[in-house]
Amino acid sequence: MERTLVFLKPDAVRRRLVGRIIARFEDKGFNILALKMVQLGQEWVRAHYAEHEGKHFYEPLVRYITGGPVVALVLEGKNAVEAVRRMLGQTFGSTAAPGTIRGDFALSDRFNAVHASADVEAVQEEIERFFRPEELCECPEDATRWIYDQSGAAPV
Ligand code: FUP
Repeated sequence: MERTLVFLKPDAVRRRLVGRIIARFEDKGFNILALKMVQLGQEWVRAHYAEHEGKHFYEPLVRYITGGPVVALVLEGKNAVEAVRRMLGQTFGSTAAPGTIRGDFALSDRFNAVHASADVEAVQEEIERFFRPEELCECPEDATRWIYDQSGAAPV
């Protein structure tokens, strides 16, 4: 099963949205393999958002993400990377579709509540930036008995 890395940003934590946002991922059927709350440092955030270095929003973005603790999770499920990104919605709260997490919980074009890995290539490195291997818990197959049809060779 595919994995993805999600973190709830400082606005989500300070606005007390952690439980409601995590509930959406559980409701959808994802397994939570790892979870932690952490205050990210400058260096960490600059490395994570290195692709945006030099852009007009880079420094405000670093201030935003270092402005308070985040809650990081590893989620596991079918097509996890794409499915979670679709649940998040577009980057800007002001244009994200209603029904998506950003569409329902954000209005700002910066404070958008949640991050998720953009593609499968990014996942492993992002997981390793937050979690040691022993911090990931396996989930038994019968936990998803009624999430997928597992009667065939692969879950459907
Ligand atoms: P996303 O892939 O949707 O998480 O968004 P990006 O990687 O494009 O941007 C990372 C973060 O930078 C966003 F979550 C919010 C912030 N950002 C801005 O503040 N202004 C912009 O114009 C674009 C992004």
